[in-house]
Amino acid sequence: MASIAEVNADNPTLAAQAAILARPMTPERGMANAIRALAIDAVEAAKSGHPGMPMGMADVATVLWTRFLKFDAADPRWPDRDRFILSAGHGSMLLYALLHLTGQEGMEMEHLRRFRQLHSPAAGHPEFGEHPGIETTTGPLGQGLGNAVGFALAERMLAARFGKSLVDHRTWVVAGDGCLMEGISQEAISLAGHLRLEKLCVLWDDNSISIDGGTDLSTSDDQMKRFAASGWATKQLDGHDPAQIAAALSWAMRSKKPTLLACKTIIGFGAPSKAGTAASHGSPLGGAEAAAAKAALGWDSPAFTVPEGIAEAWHSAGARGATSRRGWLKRLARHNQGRDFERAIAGKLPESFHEAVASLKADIAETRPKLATRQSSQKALEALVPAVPELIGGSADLTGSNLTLVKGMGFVTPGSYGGRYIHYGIREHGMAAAMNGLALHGGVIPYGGTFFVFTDYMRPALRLAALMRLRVIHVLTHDSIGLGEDGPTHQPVEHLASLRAMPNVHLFRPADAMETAECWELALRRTDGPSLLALSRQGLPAMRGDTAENRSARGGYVLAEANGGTRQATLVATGSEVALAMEARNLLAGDGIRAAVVSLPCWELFAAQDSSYRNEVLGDCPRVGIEAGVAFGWERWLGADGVFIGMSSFGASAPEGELYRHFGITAEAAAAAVRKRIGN
Ligand SMILES: Cc1ncc(C[n+]2csc(CCOP(=O)(O)OP(=O)(O)O)c2C)c(N)n1
Ligand SMILES: [Mg+2]
Repeated sequence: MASIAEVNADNPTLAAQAAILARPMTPERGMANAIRALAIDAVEAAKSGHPGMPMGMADVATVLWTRFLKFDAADPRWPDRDRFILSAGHGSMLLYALLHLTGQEGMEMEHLRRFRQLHSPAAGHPEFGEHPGIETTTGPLGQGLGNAVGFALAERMLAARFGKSLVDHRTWVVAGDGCLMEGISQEAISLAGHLRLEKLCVLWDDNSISIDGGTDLSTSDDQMKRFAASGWATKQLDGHDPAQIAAALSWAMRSKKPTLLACKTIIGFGAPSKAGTAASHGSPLGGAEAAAAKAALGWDSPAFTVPEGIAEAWHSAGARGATSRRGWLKRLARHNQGRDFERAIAGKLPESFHEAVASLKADIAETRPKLATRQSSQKALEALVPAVPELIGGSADLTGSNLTLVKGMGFVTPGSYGGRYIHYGIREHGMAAAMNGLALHGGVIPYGGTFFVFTDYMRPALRLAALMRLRVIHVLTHDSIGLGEDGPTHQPVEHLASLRAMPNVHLFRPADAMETAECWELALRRTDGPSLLALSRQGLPAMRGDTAENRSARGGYVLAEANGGTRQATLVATGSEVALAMEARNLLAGDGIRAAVVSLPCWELFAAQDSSYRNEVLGDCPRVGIEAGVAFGWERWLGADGVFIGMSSFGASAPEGELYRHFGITAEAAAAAVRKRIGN
């Protein structure tokens, strides 16, 4: 085997590594090596995982966590902590090692030994909820960066509401080459730069390696210029030089712009032959290379063992923020908005919420307005926004179409965060990821609007909202061919089905103003997952005037029972097609056929009811479903011999009424289907 010196001779990365390793050992490097050793050990034990990134970023992370990051290991959820977002989620062992070393309960050595095993909080990628120190779920590259914009924005907005004495913290993001290559990074960078989120700092693991090899295989971006063009301050540094790292972090803290620190690192730092190569990215180093890496690092402790001195140094780093947190707790106790702050952070709705909902419903019952559900949604917001101060809105450049803005909200603008409405720009993916960050930060409840069809543009972030069970509310208007002339590019047909397939999502498709108010109430009350409101562009008649019960809460209910005897057929519909079902019921009544109409505004809530309720609602006579979307999934409610009236192709460009006729989604068609089914 060649000696290290021989290998280094023709390999500049290994030569650079050797030069760094030749520097005198310091306590700080010992602490960084603890991260490296734990990453090596955990990945070896799991026989899978990503050692390269934690080994490369260990020095940066050590300086950040021991000298800059504001946190207290004794209370990882302290609201005024700095947020540390590991956007490069594959480097999860970096985060787990930091949580363990700083003494955070729930990330013990036994958990690191069980890295990537069932029920270990040290999962393959960081998962929100597995440990209180994990701020967000990452793994899909770029999402953490997108979340970080929301985290940093929430901090600014809460600081504007409650003042600096309660809210004054930073957002630090570790992002890799992959995060910066993903398209979402552009939306995130652009929005953060525009909004001048000066307390946001991205630590780019600039190691020039990804899975396929060198990043020069696929990118030649000048990241410094890219970030600068979006209003960021940028700096390059040696990610293995603690003095340079500390200087850069201090510089970032003084910046009046968001900052990018390009940390030049060697992936797999310490590994004698795999360092600097993709071979260290995503698989165990292997016994011999792992042992040689530890030897090169001067690490001679057994696996999963941290020498006492180093462990103690890390523990005291974990307690660094204790005084600061105690001071904050005192300020909170004295603060005149202290109770409100605690309520908002706890995610509890204010008392005024209930009154606002009640008077909204009473008003709808009295006026029975004929409105598009997007207008009904705005009406709901007019009641809810003043009542719930933490409700913050926005739209991806479709404010006038989504009807997401109500009077008096005020706008978030660059450098001014006292308003409650965010112009996200035409950045659906960035918006959804930022909304996740806003919700994860806590203290705010974000809603955001776009056209329903463009959920495709934000699906990866929606999926993470669902996976993390975040309270985010999406206002998705123009929900079918009913939008008319804009045509098939804008007409969702498969979107209801595809989003209903996503676990933990509540997809609401209200039929009229009352159901829209009810669905908004349910969305706001929901604390365990995202709510999607699919809303019509076109006007819809009022179906309901009763207010005693939130009937949408059961997901589905009998809107109109069959008249004059036992039910012969059930018409099941959602949203704009409920009105068609009611018309069909009338047509059938004219022929003496007794049909009931069931409205199903939320399938997930309906599915959660007991089967006796569901059977009672759906009845045991023939069923006909009507929805201006594809049939996929409807067999669940219609049974094997039900009939579905909806879309089986993309839509078309034409006036709305004509489209419904063209695609055969009409009351007449529904009535005919019933007649045929019951042999009449
Ligand atoms: C959206 C997305 N696409 C692909 C992957 C698979 N993947 C995981 S890590 C990685 C390479 C990332 O490169 P880099 O960020 O430079 O990480 P490094 O190799 O430097 O640790 C890829 C393609 C992913 N996790 N997410
Ligand atoms: Mg890389």
